[in-house]
Amino acid sequence: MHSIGRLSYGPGTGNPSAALGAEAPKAEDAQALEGAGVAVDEAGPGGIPPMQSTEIASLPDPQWLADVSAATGIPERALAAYAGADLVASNVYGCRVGWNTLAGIGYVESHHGTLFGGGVQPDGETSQKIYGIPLDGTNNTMAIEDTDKGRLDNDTEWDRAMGPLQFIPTTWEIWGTDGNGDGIEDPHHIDDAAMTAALYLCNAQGTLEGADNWIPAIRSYNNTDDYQKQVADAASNYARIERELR
Ligand SMILES: [Ca+2]
Ligand SMILES: [Ca+2]
Repeated sequence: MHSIGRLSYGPGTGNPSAALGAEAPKAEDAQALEGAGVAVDEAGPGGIPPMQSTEIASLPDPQWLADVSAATGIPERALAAYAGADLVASNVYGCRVGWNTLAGIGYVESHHGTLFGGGVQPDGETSQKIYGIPLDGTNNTMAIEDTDKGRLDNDTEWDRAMGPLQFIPTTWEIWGTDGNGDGIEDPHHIDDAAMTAALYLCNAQGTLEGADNWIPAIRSYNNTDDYQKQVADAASNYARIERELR
């Protein structure tokens, strides 16, 4: 069993001895994730119990966040969301996503919310809203005609991916989760986006442990070889840097 052991829940919010640390698979040979074989309940939009109000970014150990942020270059506020979402997924839902998996996705999707010169603010909102290109069938996109009347993605003709983790409106409608405890599901808030991504990834296979589970989960997010490899490369690199700090 792999254990980092430096991240822990705050008082009374969970199992303080539960370790975080699903490792990313190696990009080239898709080597299995390390970690315990944690049994999980069947997950799904109807199967996941409602989350208790939790500020996920407050869960990781501050010193770990400072050290890993400095070493990896992941902005600390984004890292807090990734690590916090992983702690909740692991400890509440029994599904180890890995902070580094979420960080890998965050890097590939939006460079952790820093695309277009913005960034994640201390309150967790991106400084400017991030929208992908219209999903109109051009530029290698799948055509998705507007489903949300522009309410979420600000586009009444087509749908667009939104926020630092680039959810499309139809996915957000089903999976959008409040990660910062303000009662609002906001795709532009890093805590909400990270918690939603964790639960969405967990639903694909029930766990991300083992390459047989990790790869289909990532492909459920974006089903291309190139995407999966980019996320695996980034996630593996982050995990390696973190290991070297110990
Ligand atoms: Ca739309
Ligand atoms: Ca929220």
